[in-house]
Amino acid sequence: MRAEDVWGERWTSCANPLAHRYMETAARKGSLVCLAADMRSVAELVDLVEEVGPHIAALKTHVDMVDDFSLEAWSGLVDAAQRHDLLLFEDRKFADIGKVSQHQMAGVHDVRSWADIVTAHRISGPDIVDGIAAGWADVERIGGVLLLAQMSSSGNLLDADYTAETIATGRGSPHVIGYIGNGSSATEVAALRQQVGAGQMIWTPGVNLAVGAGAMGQRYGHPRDAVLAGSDAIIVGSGIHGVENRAEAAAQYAEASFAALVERGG
Ligand code: S5P
Repeated sequence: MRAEDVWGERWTSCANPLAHRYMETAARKGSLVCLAADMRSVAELVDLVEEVGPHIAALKTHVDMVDDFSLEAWSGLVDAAQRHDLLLFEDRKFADIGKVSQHQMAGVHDVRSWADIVTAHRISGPDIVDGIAAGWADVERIGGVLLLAQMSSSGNLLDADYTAETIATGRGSPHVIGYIGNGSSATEVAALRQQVGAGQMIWTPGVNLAVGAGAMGQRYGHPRDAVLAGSDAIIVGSGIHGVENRAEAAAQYAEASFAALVERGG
C-alpha cells in the first residue's frame, strides 16, 4: 500500500523526514513493529534482525546492555539494519543537562554516528533536545528524538502535568519526531493522542499479544488496542525475541498492528 493512503492525516501532518521514512517502510512491509532487540551480544542481535527483519519497520537497541560491544562489531548490526531498511533507534533515555547529553551522544558507543532516533526524558529541562541535536550536528548527521511522555512500567512518576510539559517541549521542535506513550493502556494512549494532535508520532512499548502483567513491573496491552487508540509504532521485545519461533511471532505482531492501522483509517 502507498504510505500516503495508509497513513492519511499522519502522513500529511508529520513534516519530519525521518517520520516519513518510517511510515514508508511500515507501509511497504505491512508492519508497525519496532523490535526491542534486548540482546546481550552483537551476534545475537544480528541473528535476530536477519530472522525477523522482513516483518519489522524499525530496530530499537540498548547498546549499553551489550557485553561484547565494539564499534567494528556494531557496524555489522548497522549493515543488517540498513539492508532491511530499518531506522536504528537507540533507546538511551538521555536525562542529563543539554551539554552533557551532547557529549553522551559520543563516548565509546558513539550513538550519534549510527542512531537515527534516540529517546530522552524531559526531566532536566527542554534544552536536552538541543543537546542531543548538537551531538548529531557534531558528526554532520540529523536524527530524531522521541520524548518519554508516558511509561509502561507500574509506579512511574510521569503524571498528567509532566506529560503536558513534555508535549509543550516537543511541539514544533524540528528535532522531536514524537513521543513514547504507554502501550499497556489504550486510555492513556488515546489521551496522549488527543494532546499531541496529528503532527507527531506516538510509539508505544508495553505491548504484547498476551496482555497483562509482565516481568518486574512491566505491563502489557494488546497491539490492536494501542494502534486504534493512536499509536503509530508498537515497540515489542519479549513478545518476539522471547519466543521459540521469532519470525512467526514478528509476522503476527506485524499483521495485528497493520490491520489496526487500516481499521483506524490513518
Ligand atoms: O515506558 C517504557 C519505555 C520504553 S522505551 N517502557 C518500556 O518497556 N520501554 C522499552 O520497551 C524497554 O526499555 C524495552 O526495551 C521495551 C519493552 O520490552 P518488552 O520485552 O517488555 O516488550
